Amino acid sequence: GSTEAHSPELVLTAAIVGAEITREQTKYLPITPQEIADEAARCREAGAAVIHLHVRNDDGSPTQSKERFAETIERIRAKTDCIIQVSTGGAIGMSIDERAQPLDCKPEMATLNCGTLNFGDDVFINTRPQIRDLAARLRASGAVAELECYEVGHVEEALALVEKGIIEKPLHFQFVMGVPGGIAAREENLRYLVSLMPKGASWAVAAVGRFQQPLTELAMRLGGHARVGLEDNIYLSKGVLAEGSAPLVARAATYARSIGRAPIEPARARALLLSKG
Ligand code: KMH
Ligand code: ZN
Repeated sequence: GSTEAHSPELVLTAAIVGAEITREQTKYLPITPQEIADEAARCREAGAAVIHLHVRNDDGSPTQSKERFAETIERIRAKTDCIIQVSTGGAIGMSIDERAQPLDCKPEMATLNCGTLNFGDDVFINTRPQIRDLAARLRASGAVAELECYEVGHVEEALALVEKGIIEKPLHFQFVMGVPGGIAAREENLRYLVSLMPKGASWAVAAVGRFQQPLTELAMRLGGHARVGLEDNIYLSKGVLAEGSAPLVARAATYARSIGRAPIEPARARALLLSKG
C-alpha cells in the first residue's frame, strides 16, 4: 500500500527506437547504428540505466538482423555503459527465429513477451509454445528476461512459467499499458497488476502515448520502475514532439527526484536486476 516504504532506487529504461514509429511521424527517431548509439548516450546522461533496443535497416524498416544488432551494440558500448536489453518481440508478423536473432549477441537482458494480444489494428502473436521456445533460447543465451505483459493473463502466464521452472529468477515484469487491445492505462489496473507480483520480483511500467507520463509517474510513486522513450510515445506534451527520447528520460528523472526516488547508474542497476543470487 501507499504507506509502505519503497526503495528509493529507480531504474529508468529508455526505449529509443521501437519497431513501429517512423521518421514521417517524428524526425527525431534514430535509425542508423550511430544515431542509436548517440541517442543511447544522451539517455544515459539524462538518467537511463537500461536501453531497450530495436534496430532498423537504413530505409527505416524494422529488422532483427543479428549483424545489425551486433554493430549497434558495439557502437552503444563504445559510448556508454548502459545495460542493453534487446527486443525479442521485434515487429508484428516476424517469425520466432527472426525475433530471436539478437540473442546471438549474448545480451545482458532481453524481452520475453508473455502472450498474444490485439495490438492496435494488428495481432501480436506469442503462442504458449512460442513463449516457452523463446524462454529456453533466452536462458541458453544467458540473458536475463524482462517479462512483457500487456494483459492480466500475460502475468498469469509468466507466473505459471516460473512455477514450471521455465523462467528463472531474477524476475522483472514490464507492464505495457494503454496499447489499444491491451490493458488500459488506469490506476486501478496498475494496482491490481502490482498485487500479483511474487516476493522479490521487480516491476516497471511502460505506458503508451499520452499515458506515458502519468502512468510512469504513478509507477514511481508505487515503488516501481519506469520506461519512457519514443518507442512508446513521441510527444513531450500535446502536439509537441520530444526531440528524441532523452528529454522524456530527463523529465522522468526530475519527477523521480521530486518524490524522493533516485535514478540509479548502470553499475548499480546491474547489481539490482541481473544478479541471480
Ligand atoms: N514491436 C512490438 C510488436 C518487445 O520489444 O519485446 C513488440 C515489442 C516488444 O516491441
Ligand atoms: Zn520493444
